[in-house]
Amino acid sequence: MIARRHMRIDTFSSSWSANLRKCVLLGLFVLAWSQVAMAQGDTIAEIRKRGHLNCGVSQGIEGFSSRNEADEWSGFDVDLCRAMAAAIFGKGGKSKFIPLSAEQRFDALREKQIDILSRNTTWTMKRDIELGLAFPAIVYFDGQGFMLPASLVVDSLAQLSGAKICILSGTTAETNIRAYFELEKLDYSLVASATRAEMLSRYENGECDVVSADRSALHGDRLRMKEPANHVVMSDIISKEPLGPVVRDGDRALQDVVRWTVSLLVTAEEAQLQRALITNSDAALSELQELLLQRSGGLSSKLGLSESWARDVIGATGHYGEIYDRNLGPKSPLGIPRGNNALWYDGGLLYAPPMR
Ligand SMILES: N[C@@H](CCC(=O)N[C@@H](CS)C(=O)NCC(=O)O)C(=O)O
Repeated sequence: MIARRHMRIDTFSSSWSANLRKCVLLGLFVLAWSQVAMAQGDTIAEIRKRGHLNCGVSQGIEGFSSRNEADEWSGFDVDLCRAMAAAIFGKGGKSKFIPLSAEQRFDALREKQIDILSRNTTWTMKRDIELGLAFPAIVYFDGQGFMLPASLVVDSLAQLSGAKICILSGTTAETNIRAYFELEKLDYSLVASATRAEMLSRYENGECDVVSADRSALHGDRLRMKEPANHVVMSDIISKEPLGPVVRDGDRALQDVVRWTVSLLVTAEEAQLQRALITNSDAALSELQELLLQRSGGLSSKLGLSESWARDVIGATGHYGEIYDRNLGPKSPLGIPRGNNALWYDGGLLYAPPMR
């Protein structure tokens, strides 16, 4: 009996201490998890405390991100960051631009040197899954193309067989070339460079026959040549390059802000609500508010944004079409037609999910 009672007590006490251990472990786990969640989820609070958004851009690519002598940044990727800063801070929201090479960009984001990467970056499954990063939206539908001397008579990609191809390392370019040329059984050799400047000077020095990169970037590369008219960008592409802003996987709130700010830029273009209209016309402003505030039932506050965020964003940059036209469109030095980047109802791929 005594033994049995002891046994019972032992059983009770050992299951009690096991439960206590479980509780302590669970408590520690919950604490650790909430610390991780706080650390991950606090990026917007950190940005607000710091007073500006840290935005990673390219080291200089015409139309996307470039700096003038007065150290002022401009470009499509730069304007996207300005739109995000307006969403987060309201009117006058500031961004700091941090130029990054292709190879530095993902580490810079993971190591928190930047909050958002807005640098002609392709959304791929491998990057999404393996790097701990998230791609909340596509802002430019691109493809990998080729720039070559106009004197070379090349009408089709098959005629590139045997070419020496200049590419930038750390980009999607190399994998795409290998996949395409091997599938098509075309000969090629690669000349890889670490920077775009090095890649272009190699091309100009004749170390390679053609340059292969995102077509959008090649339009800017062509303008950098001593004689742009002596170079052409082929219309053929060998890959899909959906470009978009990137944030850290754990930053769920920032992902939502980025996704819905991009949707807002497109929605405002769909509704033809331009910057000038929004700033000067009460009717246009209330149309935007009707579109985004009343119908969305206060969702902006659930995003942690002010009720005026739509007006602040469109007031800062204009809608998607205005950003495109200013930096890349037919009237800009690059003169890239909208193509795939036209709105869906104009035959393009741009389509914003409903903001309600
Ligand atoms: N979209 C591709 C390519 C991105 C890329 O870095 N492209 C080069 C093309 S030349 C570039 O933008 N270089 C500019 C720079 O290094 O600052 C990717 O995500 O890997």
